[in-house]
Amino acid sequence: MKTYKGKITGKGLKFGIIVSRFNEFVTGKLLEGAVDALLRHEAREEDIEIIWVPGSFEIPALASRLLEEKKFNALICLGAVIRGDTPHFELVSSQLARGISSLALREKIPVIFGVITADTLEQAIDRAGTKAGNRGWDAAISAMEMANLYEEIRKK
Ligand code: INI
Repeated sequence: MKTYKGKITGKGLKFGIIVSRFNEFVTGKLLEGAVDALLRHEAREEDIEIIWVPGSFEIPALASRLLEEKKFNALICLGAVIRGDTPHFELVSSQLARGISSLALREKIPVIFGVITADTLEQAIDRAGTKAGNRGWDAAISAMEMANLYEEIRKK
């Protein structure tokens, strides 16, 4: 029996983090969580690039451009879409999820969905480093695990 499990380490890996400025109060906390998780798992500061976009809707397009550069081992997408803020919540969140997942399916590196979709600002804050953990931290952990898993599968 052979089991594959990606190690949760950022050693030797390069990460791109795309983060939305919309709801920056929340997304800034997701970014802090993601960077903290990477640095605590042996990623180096010089191997992390952070790219800000205006809103979550812009994340997939920017991710697609960055993927062309082929310099990262994983991309982490961070945003916060809050129902109360937008009458087109469903549209923004579904397009975003669809865009990121289609890139993730097409590309040879993991593209991680670290976007909070919440009904209220309070719920979003809960998931950005307060009551309910930090989705940015979780996204970075998934990015390291998946990048290492892809490498294991590639070598098998
Ligand atoms: N962008 C977000 O990241 N979160 C939101 O809650 C949001 N709302 O509420 O509208 C939002 N809108 C901006 C959107 O992502 C684009 O930046 C904008 O439509 C320009 O393309």
